[in-house]
Amino acid sequence: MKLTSLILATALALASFAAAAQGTAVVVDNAWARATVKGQMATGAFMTLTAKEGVKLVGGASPVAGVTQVHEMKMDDGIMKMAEVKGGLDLPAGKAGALKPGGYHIMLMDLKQPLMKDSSVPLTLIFKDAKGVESKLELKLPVAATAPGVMAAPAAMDHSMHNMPGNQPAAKQ
Ligand SMILES: [Cu+2]
Repeated sequence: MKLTSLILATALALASFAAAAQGTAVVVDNAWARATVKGQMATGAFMTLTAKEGVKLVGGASPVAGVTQVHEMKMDDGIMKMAEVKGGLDLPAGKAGALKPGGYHIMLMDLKQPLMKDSSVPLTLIFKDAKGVESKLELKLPVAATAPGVMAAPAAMDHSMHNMPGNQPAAKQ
């Protein structure tokens, strides 16, 4: 019995190591963060995520932001609202999931510095697999005014609402 449990423990340890080593099991395409103007406290980061195995995007971190959250923007009673995606954003295996203006996005809040166009910003994405094992993916996002390669992106879905006083979610640290 003792031997069996030892083997099992080893197998589990190997499994979690494999998961941790799979930090790049999610392919990121077309990532970018929206440039900000002086005084702007929040902005969005966008990308297409394709997971090799089903995972959830549960959060993020960036040295330029006090708070980094996975957000969803949607119409609620005729008003465009955004909120944190509770429990994480599902990324089914092999299916490209788009984080884009007007929909899901990574929200960088409590910005410590302006995001200058043509600079880059570090962003860590945090994923959780079906077993609850976390993995991280370190990215460096180009900062742009509009989605790279897209002409005349719709201007309506920006994050200006985050600049309104009283609309800053409390920092969760
Ligand atoms: Cu947002």
